[in-house]
Amino acid sequence: MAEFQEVSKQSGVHPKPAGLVLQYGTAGFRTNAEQLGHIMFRMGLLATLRSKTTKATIGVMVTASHNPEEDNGVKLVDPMGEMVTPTWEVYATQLANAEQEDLLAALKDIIEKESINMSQEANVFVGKDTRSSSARLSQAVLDGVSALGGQSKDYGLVTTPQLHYMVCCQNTQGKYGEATAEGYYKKLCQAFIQLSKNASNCTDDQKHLSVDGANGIGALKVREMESHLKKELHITLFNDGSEGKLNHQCGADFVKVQQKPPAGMKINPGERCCSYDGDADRIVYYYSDSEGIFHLLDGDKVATLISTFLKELLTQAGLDLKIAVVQTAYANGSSTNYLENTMKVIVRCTKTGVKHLHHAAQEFDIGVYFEANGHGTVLFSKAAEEKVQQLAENSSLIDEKKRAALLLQNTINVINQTVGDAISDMLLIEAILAIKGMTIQQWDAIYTDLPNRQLKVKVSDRRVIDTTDAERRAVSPAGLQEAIDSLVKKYRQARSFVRPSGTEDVVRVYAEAETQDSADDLAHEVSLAVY
Ligand code: NG1
Ligand code: ZN
Repeated sequence: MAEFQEVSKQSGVHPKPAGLVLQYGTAGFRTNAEQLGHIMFRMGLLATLRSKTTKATIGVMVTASHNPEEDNGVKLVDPMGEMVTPTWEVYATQLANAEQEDLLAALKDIIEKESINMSQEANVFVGKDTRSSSARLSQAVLDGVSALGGQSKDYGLVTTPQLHYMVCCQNTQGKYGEATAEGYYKKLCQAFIQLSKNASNCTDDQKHLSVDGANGIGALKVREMESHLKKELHITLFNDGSEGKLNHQCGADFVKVQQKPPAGMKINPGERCCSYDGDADRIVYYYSDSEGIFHLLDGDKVATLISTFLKELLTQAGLDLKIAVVQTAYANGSSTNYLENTMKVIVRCTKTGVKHLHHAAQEFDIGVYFEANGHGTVLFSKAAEEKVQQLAENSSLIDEKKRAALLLQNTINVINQTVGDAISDMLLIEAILAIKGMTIQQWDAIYTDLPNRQLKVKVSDRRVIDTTDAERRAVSPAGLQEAIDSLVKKYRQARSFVRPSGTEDVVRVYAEAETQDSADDLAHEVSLAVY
């Protein structure tokens, strides 16, 4: 067939280095940008097949998120804007690792297994981050799509969540919104402005926020959005990409892991600040107190703020909807304790990786999911959205109920439900703080984090570590879990676990305990047990 000839011809332009093996991991493919040309071309092919079989538009995002500038990566986006389904992750790995001469056979194998009708049309949306390698690599994706006769739309520079949003809008015929950057800003900002109207006595000072754009795409996009905010939020942007290097000493991952402010940002005591990561799907908040001490408000604090707000609105609206918070093993023990015992909401723990959290959150009327690193969003079931809508439209309601229903409706609209979104999360958090008249210090004081430490350990083969119980316990190698258990016993309020990273060639160690010294010592001792 003509298209296979074209694939053969084009694949020669994007040859695979012989012997190179890469895995579609928790965040797609991610490695040094020099090794990714063939991967991108092949993901263009795969997205085209996925589009044919789902009869829907598929997304391909070129980014390596919080990794260094030299790296790049690629993720596929399924029709509703969610991560690609696990069977296709396996196909992605197979296609990526087929040697040059076996590529057509690997492609035909997928077509056969999925009984794909090759005459079905295909549509692929492509987006990229600001890395210097992204232009060349996204062109390779576009080449892959056209080699198989698919149609593509190149969104150019977009955040990861913006691309997820576009795919969802396209496949719901505009019901979720308009599949353009302008449509995205309008929907989110209108909802934000409506929410802000409920913030009485909010001073100009309280409307101020300092944003660290990680020298990446989020910085560009927040600038684009600003005019839509109608001065309801005053943003001072740092690390906007004009000078510094992407993710270098800045961004959400740096701030969370180092537990210190980013370079290049001026922080006045008590001022609200936040950091995005390199593709703007994560956000963390922080401030510095009058003594200059740094305070981090991570994904767990965000989940607590949002779920408290939603629970209060549900009570005021008289809506009986089941709300849950989904976390991973990295969630601070204090947050889990507060959510379960004080807030009395359901808490679920899943394996690391957004798709696991997203999936668990879908089981509830309202599922708030956040990784401690700041990646997360809120999912509303169709039934929940309908109930809120009905209530908001019911004119015979008394004031308090009506207000709560309208707040819920605008909350739904400000949230990007397809995936964690730094910009959307930021607008929601800002609106909640304004409505509740809460300072960042008051938000921080909801509960006190247990001191914690995360370390990376290089080992010869990280796959020898196998885990269970949402990665909280190691089942192999033999004796490791027992060693961790006996170390944990030495400290008060302590917890520790290890797991192989899905995005880096390291084993991650996490420890928390009553004091920072104990958490540091425990993390160090557990690292030694991993060797
Ligand atoms: P790995 O490398 O598997 O730990 C990291 C993050 C995840 C998630 C992915 C995808 C931690 C501890 N892990 O995964 O939460 O964000 O990257 O980007 O932060
Ligand atoms: Zn990211």
